Amino acid sequence: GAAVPKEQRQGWGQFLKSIATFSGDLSSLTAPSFILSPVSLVEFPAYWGEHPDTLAAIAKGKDEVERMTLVLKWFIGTLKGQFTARNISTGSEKKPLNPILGELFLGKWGDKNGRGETTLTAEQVSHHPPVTAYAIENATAGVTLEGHCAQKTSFSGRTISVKQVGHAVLRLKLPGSSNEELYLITLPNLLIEGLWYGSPYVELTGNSYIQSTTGLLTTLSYTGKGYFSGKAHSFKATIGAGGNTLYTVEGEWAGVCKYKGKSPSGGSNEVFWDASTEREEVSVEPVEKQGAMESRNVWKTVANGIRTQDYDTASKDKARIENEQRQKRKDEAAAGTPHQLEHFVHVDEDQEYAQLAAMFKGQPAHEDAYRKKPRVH
Ligand code: 0T9
Repeated sequence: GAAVPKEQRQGWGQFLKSIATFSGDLSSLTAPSFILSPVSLVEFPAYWGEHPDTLAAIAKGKDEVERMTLVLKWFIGTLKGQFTARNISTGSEKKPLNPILGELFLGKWGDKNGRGETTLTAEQVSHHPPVTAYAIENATAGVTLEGHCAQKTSFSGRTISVKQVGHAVLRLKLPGSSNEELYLITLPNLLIEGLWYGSPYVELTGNSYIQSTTGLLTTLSYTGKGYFSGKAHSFKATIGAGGNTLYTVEGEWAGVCKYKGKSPSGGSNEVFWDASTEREEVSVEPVEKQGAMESRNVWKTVANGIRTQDYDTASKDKARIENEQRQKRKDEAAAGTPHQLEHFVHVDEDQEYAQLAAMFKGQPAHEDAYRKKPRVH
């Protein structure tokens, strides 16, 4: 393929073969150096917060229908960052660093125009299989997002299929009321295409859902280039209750999408979201000030090696980190003191999930969850 450096073509071919015969956890496969990303997967939950204004506006919606449209707008607004931004900035999707157990990514989006401060707490809560838990909180705006994500990968034909495991719950504290409104957010499946050409990119496929405790349900269905719309990164979303559709939104999640038919203001063909809206990157402490488990500190030598194409240094330090981790797990097992999560509590068969998942079809009845521990002052 054209995107594969000449000297790595053989390695890329071998890598594709190893993917094809591999089942399970792709994160542990060794990939050719040109496809390595210097960013750890524990950083990815930050994408959920890159439109802090849109997130902060949700609880101000005047009624439950308006709030659902605002949740949908924020959700659609995150997709470009989550699934195409890396591709655009570095030429292709790259293999992220596989976080170590307990790895942290902490950051914030500052208060601007009275929207309040938004904080991000992400922690690698499992290494085998990899699971990341996260919380994004804006107390001023009464909005909290808690979730976890893991992936199940399989190879089919020319593409990698990725099933996203996990879910998120968006929690609203409505102004002037003690009521909470919850939104269960399920995650779309991914296809990784372009592998043969050495320039992988993500497409979304299937359905995802946003189910509210108010009874409103948004169903999103995703299509790519080969489908009826003909366009990549397309979707259709319907907001409804009890089988009745109130509003339909259609278009491109990495471009422009519009109301199809009527909009809440009565207009037609009104723009719903424009993905060129600027994303705000999360602010994190400089590496020198980060704690021992903070991601950019853990991976600084590896990341620097990848960025400067000093792959020898990168792979040596990666091996050092992995050996240290193995030793740590052995020591913990010997001492009978298993690793403790720092910011999250694991919830077996979460009640809130079960209540919301029972409100629509096609969801597993039970899933675990991770709740952020309350802050101790
Ligand atoms: C949660 C997101 C997730 C993580 C990534 C599949 C993938 C790891 C998981 C699902 C985020 O909210 C959204 C975006 C992109 C997803 C990644 C894309 C990707 O390719 C990797 C996998 C593990 C690989 O690195 C495959 C090998 C490589 C050759 C492809 C570049």
